[in-house]
Amino acid sequence: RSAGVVGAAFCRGQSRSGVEEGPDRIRAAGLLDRLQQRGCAVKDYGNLVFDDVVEPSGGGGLRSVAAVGGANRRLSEAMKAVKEDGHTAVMLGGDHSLAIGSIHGHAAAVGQLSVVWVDAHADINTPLTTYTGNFHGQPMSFLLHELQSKVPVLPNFSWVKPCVSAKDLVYIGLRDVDPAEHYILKMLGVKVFSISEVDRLGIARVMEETCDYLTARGKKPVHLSYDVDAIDPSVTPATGTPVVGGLTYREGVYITEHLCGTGLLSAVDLVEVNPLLAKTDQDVQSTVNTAVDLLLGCFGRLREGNHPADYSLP
Ligand code: DIR
Ligand code: MN
Ligand code: MN
Ligand code: MN
Repeated sequence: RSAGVVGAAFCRGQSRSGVEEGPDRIRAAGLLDRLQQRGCAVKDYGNLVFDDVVEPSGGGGLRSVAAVGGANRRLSEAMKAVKEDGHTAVMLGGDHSLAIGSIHGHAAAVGQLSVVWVDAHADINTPLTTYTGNFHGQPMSFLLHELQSKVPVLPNFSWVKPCVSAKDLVYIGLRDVDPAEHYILKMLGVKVFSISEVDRLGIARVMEETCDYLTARGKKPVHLSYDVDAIDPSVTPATGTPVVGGLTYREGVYITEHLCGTGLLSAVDLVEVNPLLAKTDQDVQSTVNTAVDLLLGCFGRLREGNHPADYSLP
């Protein structure tokens, strides 16, 4: 197994600057070295270069439409290339609007996907239901076949083709869902393990049920889209829209260990790390180090310990 890492230093899917520093901060915390030490081959594709975009006037209250569309187009091509090179893809954000390009490119390379979306938020507003105008609250609406008729064509978005079915999507950790989003989730019958279900069932049962649900109709490659705000802000405070009462560090890492253990994990997004939004350097370190641990969990690190397959006692 090898990791192909793409940095997407992009912040215009939301309004707070700093989230574009996520990729370099996660690298600086030693992600690539630590993957390699674990015996995982790594190819770093670097940070994508995004074109400067002039926004059309009258964007209808939507923030940075053309920039978001353009950046995601580039990211989609990059993710497709990483998958065609044979790697497990890692997309370091940047804000969560980048899931549009990440999942689109992944699906373009491998076909039908299962998506596991770990987040405090559902990110399934449409451009017509959003009241913030932020695209990081909307990415799933562009990706679901079932919502195609509800999503208008926007500047620089005509390349986006829906590629995920509602029955192939599972949410974990939700605790801040807008009314329109809640309506959409119920209307489409999307499988949701809100933070209440994590409380009720425990994370082990949530993950068993997640995998049983997704594999019931055949084993498809899994795309894990991990918003660091899924974790409790006491652990990951350096993020744009923290919500109290989140996943513990242990629950958060367990999700990655379990998905890695299925052998189906094909791509991972790690998004919304914003090093400029923390009161102390320790808050930044805690957030970034947690992000690294989540990614190591995706590549086989076990808290019980690991040893190389060819290990022999001296
Ligand atoms: C809100 C917040 N539902 C929105 N979403 C966030 O902007 O649509 N997503 N923070 O990450
Ligand atoms: Mn979120
Ligand atoms: Mn399972
Ligand atoms: Mn999100």
